Amino acid sequence: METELIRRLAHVVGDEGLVLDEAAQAPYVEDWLGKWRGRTPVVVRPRNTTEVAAVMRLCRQSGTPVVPQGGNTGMSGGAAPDDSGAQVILSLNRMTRIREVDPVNNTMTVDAGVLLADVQRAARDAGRYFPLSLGAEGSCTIGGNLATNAGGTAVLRYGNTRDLALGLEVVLPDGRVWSGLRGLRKDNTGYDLRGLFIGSEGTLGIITGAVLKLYPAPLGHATAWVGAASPACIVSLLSRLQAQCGERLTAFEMMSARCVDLVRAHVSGAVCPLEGDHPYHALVQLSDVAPEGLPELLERSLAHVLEDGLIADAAIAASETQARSMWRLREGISQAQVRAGKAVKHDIALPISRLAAFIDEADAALAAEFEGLPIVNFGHVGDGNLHYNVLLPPDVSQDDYARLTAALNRRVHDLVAQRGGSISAEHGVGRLRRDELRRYKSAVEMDLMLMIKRALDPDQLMNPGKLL
Ligand code: FAD
Ligand code: 2HG
Ligand code: ZN
Repeated sequence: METELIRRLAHVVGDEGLVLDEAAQAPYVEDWLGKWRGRTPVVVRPRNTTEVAAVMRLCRQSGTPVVPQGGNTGMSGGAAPDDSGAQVILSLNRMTRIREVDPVNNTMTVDAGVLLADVQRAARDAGRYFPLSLGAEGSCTIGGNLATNAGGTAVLRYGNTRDLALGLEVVLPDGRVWSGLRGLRKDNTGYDLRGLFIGSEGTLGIITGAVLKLYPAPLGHATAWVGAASPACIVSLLSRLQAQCGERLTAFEMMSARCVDLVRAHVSGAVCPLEGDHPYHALVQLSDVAPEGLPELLERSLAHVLEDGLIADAAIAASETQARSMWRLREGISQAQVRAGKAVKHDIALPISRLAAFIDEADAALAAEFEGLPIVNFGHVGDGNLHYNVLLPPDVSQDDYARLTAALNRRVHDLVAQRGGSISAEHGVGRLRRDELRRYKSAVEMDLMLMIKRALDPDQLMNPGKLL
């Protein structure tokens, strides 16, 4: 049966569209964090939507489960197959066409397999700007961004991926194609199907194309690195900068001193722009299409908060090189964690007004109950999103890893739920938080999601074991 399916798949995508060799499958069957490694009979790489539809029809006829995959950079194990060896990986990495750029409508229509960095580049080439930005942008795909509703560092000003897509093209589990590639900013013709597939993590269909929103390109930035005594100071700084700079404040990232130390220890060339010890740091960026006066505005605003004692120190980037070096320090945190050990990841969202109290309480609880395990706390504070991770030593046994993960999740996520937060802010639920979801979603919410899943994927073939 399996051989017959592979023969038929080869007929659709050609031999070069199949990855059968175990060594060549390695980058597809293990996730970026090295946490999940599975097996697959075949990686299928269609070239266009028609081929995706044909692949889905064959998989449905043979009852074969399908794991959609973009750049495989996801942090929740959503794109890795399980170890049954029965799940086919459908990779979008040959669907890399920029289909159309419409600078007047400020939209771009793309294949789902286009790398995020290539989307950004195509927007730039057309004199426009696509704002989604994250550390994995050189290797993640726009389809993966849509499927996880990725966030990143520009959400404060431009919103999540959901806010950046006007239309989608989706191949359904039965092989039919929903062509929803509309470049409309107003369209009240029924249920929001686009919204349904965004963030569905490959459990409802394969996103094959999208109409993305473009913006006027900011023509200048001003970037600063700030040192402060506590998360409360950083949150107050955010409010002050929002009041003084308005929408010109386009990024506001926070990280604890431990994050900075970790990157300096594990990522070559990383330097902290500030001297002295600061328990917390922030990376702040102003941008504008009319950039005149941006550095002065940033300097003036930071001078005020320095005088008030809200922050301890600040350095404004004097060149693009210095600004890039600040961003490298921030973006290096994920890589540094991988090199330092095994992280128990928490990707949480809270009302910004409750962030500082949450951190104080969670820090105290973990110090008392988990013998001072190092906390790697950083995130997109401007969006109320923390990566409140806990580092375990690289040689931790599998049993201890599992036990500590369960205990830490319970403690941290219960605190988040008590404060009206979310246990998955931007990385998605995937396999990592599937069981947690059941604890924190109401019965009605779970039921609604399961009804949608059953209606669209009655044979339960789309990314089984993920999200639901
Ligand atoms: P994959 O990992 O391949 O897939 C992710 C999920 O989407 C899986 O469930 C998969 O089945 C599904 N999927 C993929 N493509 C499709 C498709 N075409 N149709 C249907 N389902 C599909 N995330 C943030 O939100 N913010 C960050 O700041 C951020 N920073 C990161 C930094 C680093 C260094 C890394 C490694 C990751 C980071 N991430 C971040 C995680 C983030 O989710 C991914 O980088 C990205 O959004 C996933 O895209 P991908 O193409 O790699 O998707
Ligand atoms: C980031 O903000 C990413 O850098 C990754 O979302 C977070 O490594 C993490 O936990
Ligand atoms: Zn993040």
